Amino acid sequence: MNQVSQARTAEWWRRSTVYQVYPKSFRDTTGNGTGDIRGLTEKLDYLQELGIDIVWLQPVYVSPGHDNGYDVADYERINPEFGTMEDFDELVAELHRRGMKLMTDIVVNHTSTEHEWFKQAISSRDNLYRDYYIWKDPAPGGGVPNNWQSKFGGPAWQYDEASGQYYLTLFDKTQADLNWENEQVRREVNEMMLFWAHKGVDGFRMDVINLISKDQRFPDDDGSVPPGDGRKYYTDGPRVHEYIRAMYDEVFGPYELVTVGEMSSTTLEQCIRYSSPEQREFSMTFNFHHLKVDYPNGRKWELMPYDFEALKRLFSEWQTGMQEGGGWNALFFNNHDQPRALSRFTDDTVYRKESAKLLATTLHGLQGTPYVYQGEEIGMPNPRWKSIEEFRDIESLNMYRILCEQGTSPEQALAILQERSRDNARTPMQWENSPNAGFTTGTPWLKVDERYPDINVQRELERPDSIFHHYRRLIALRKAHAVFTDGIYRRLDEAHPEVFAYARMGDGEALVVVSNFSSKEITFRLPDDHWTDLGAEGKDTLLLGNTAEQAAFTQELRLSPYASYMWLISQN
Ligand code: ISL
Repeated sequence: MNQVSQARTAEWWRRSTVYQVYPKSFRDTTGNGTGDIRGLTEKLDYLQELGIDIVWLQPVYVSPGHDNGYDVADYERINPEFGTMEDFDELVAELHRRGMKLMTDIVVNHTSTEHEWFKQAISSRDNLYRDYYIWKDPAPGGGVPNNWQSKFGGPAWQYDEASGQYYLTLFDKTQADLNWENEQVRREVNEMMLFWAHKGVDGFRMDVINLISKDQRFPDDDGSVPPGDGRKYYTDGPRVHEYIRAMYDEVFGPYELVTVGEMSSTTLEQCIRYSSPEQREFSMTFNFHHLKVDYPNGRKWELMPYDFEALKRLFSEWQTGMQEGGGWNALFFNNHDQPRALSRFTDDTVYRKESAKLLATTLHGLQGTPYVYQGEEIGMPNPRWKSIEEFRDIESLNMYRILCEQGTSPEQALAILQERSRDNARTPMQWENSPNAGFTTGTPWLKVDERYPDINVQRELERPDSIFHHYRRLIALRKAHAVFTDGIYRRLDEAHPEVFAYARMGDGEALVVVSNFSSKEITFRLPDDHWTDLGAEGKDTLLLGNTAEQAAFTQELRLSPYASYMWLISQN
């Protein structure tokens, strides 16, 4: 390893694991049916036992809640639904007392239309805040200024009768895009981030941050690049790196914050730029390419079985590409916007336990900083609701209506939501086998999954071979062995239809991960060249497995359904 990459892997957050908390569904201490900040503070010992270093807390700011807090109406006040600023301060203190860190969510591509800035902006064309947002006259023949589409369905423009102009909303119509061309907007955002840094926050997760710089010509999308909804004119836009560098220079750098940028529809080249230390932008990036392998031609609201080879290819490209380019990946299979990977890529019934461990082992052996989304560590599945009445998510409800309007039958639209809805990930956290899984004493805002008597934290903690303890071991292994951070990625499976196998080549040692993503019992033979390079004669140690059958590392491996193993091969 050269000096630059040594310095790189020395940063503490490269050996850390992040736990993502969706506070609305985590733990309710007041009985009002929605989770709160104190509920998180109450559970910090649990997260510490898991080995978590950083907690990512999703938006708890004042908000009308149309998009569960991603529609911020006041960036510097806590939504009373989640508690008070004192509760927040207590959370920070309790985390720090345990040696843990806090990452908060910064949502600045847009604000809620209930934000004071927007209220001012819409009040008159001459208002000082008008230019905080993006206003356009109707197209010459009337109607929307261009053909850009909202990510939640329908046109990306909302008409304001009073001024006769449209404002841009890339998400819900109550989320108005900020005008980052306006220097005053950039200054306000930096000041707001400094406010939280002064409160002791250790880092930020930046919501859809690669969308903030729009092509100022606002052209129509000619549809030549799917999905043709306008995204090519605002994704990784013209001034985005300039804007982020300024945040780094004024906020992230001076306060030594750990930052992760959420990058929508981005590219590897862009993410190398966003996350290389020399660029002084972010610590790491999320991308979503590996979570679109079941979208036919990129269309989220159509179903198809997932493309396993594409999943492996994408992981491999990003592992190698980010490694060679000096970037850093945020590793994840789950978040609050994605259906549960357990239900999506594996078997959440008969082989639920094996599957959950397989996904964990496969992900945590990669290079990057792993993120565990609440409930993943106990194997929570999609709820498979039978009625549209159960759903709450604004995107799901919009799309259900649009699908039905377009002629999809209600049954089929429901079947699509069962697979694709963001609510799949948002069901309340299952703590114990008591009413509402111990999430609330009241009526939960979103239905608790019926399987909670079998799937809950209490049960997981009691059983030494549980999914929870598997995660705990994985998180500890990352800290114990440098090869997790430094090892050079090499794919080993050569397009095998059932197996994902890779190695991380380190100094005199190699980490090997082999996973059978099928319900079949199979034999997998490592290709000769890989077998030789890995040090056929080396001493192997089984670090972790999810079945007892194949403890030794041999060239030919017998893999039971959803078996997954991680070995450390010492080559000396
Ligand atoms: O376009 C996507 C991926 O390429 C989407 O997944 C997109 O990144 C995602 O919808 C953005 O999500 C974030 O911003 C939204 C909010 O609703 C989500 O909960 C948040 O994670 C708007 O703030």
